[in-house]
Amino acid sequence: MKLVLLLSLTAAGLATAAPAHDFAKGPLKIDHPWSRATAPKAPVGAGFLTIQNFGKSPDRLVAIKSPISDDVEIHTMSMTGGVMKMRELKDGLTIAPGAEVKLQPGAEHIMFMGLKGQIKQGEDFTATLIFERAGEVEVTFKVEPAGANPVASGHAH
Ligand SMILES: [Cu+2]
Repeated sequence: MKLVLLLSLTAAGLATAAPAHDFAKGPLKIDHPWSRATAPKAPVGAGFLTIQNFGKSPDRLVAIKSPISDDVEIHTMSMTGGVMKMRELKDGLTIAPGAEVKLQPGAEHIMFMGLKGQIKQGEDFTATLIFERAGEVEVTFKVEPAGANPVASGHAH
């Protein structure tokens, strides 16, 4: 419990200062949320981050909100007949006790649907992650160049 408290305090203290880029809520730690710059009229953008659960109960990322887009979905990718396909995880994403879940190109990721404007490199934006148990956590996404980590080439909407 003491560790959890320390993590929360650290995250709160650094929220404005920046160098370490992680966030905490209850037993959850959210590390390095990042996104990629989009083309000017792109309808969607992607988000990636790592969630660790230091608690004794599973938690679930059930929804995400962000001022940059109308809607935000949690997607997964899988091979179907030799083709990478993505689909929405309608029940959210479970983080088991002690687990670390990485949302990354080519795997589970966050999808900002109906972008209100271009995502630009260097222009960080916020989003609120909503967990079933831990509640809401506001995080900041760092925006990397368009080609950053180009694993997710099957990303056609
Ligand atoms: Cu997607």
